[in-house]
Amino acid sequence: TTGKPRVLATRHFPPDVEARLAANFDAVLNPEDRLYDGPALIKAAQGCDGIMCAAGDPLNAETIAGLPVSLRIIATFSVGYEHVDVAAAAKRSILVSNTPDVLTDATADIALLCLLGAARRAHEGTTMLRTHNWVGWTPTQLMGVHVTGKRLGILGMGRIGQAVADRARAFRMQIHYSNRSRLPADLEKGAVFHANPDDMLPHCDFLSINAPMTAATRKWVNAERIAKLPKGAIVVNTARGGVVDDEALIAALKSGWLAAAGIDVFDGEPKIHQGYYGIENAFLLPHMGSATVETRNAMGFKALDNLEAFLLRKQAPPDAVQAS
Ligand code: 8YV
Repeated sequence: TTGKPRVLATRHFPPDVEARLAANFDAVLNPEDRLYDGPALIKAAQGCDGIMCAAGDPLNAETIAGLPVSLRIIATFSVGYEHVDVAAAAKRSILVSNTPDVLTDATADIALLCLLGAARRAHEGTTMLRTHNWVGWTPTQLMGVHVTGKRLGILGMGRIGQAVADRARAFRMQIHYSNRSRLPADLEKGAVFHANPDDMLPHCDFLSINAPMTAATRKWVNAERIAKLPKGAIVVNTARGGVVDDEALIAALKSGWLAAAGIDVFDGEPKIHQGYYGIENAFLLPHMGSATVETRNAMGFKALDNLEAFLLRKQAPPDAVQAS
């Protein structure tokens, strides 16, 4: 052995990230870049002091119960950490850290891409062109929904929600938001706060979901709440698919109650609800919010900052999270 702490990487991370991991730790890499199920993850983690994982990895209570006694820290390469049972980890004195801040801009950029892509019918346009069905411009071709000056409701005004608002202000959108607590004026920047998120819905020409996945947000966007949106509204989701009831969203897109949706995240991804394949007014991306070279490197380095602080320097991981 190298004498260095041993860290399991559950995924194949960007090369510079894996290089630093291998330089500072006895790194156990996942050679096939295949998702571990619980038992395989437990097996791979034997003898490890830390785990560097990603969203979707099954670090539930059952897996955590099976981790070796040597295991002291789980650093997830993601800001969302609903895949880690933080309470179960705490019971075993295993620390959990995430990667806030570094992916805020990339994710907010994708939210605007989804908003614009949905409003301006980007999927239908690219499909028409690439299938050789563009036979000429007409005055009524692919008319979408105007974005500039419209009202945008943001569900979850944390770091990413605020970055979405900043971008939307350049489109002169009027920002409404709902959040656990009201922001101070310098961060609110004139946005309208709704203490009850239900009260925000009638004001949303666009609804952007930027809230974490919790028991309280599970399927929060359901049929009843979609009915409270103005007819012709557009739903954007770059947070977690589980916040939306897919059946209800697809039904509203089919009926035309919603003009469109722009979606980067899906419940049960990558196996998405089959209904999405049958509708054209959904602009769909395969969970690309943080997928830039710069951001993925920064996420990896941040996960490593936490592992190194704790395992090499016996310091508190700077981005430790608590059970919510
Ligand atoms: C990642 C994410 O693509 O950070 C998150 O919560 O969902 C994305 O940035 C992915 O989940 C990495 O683990």
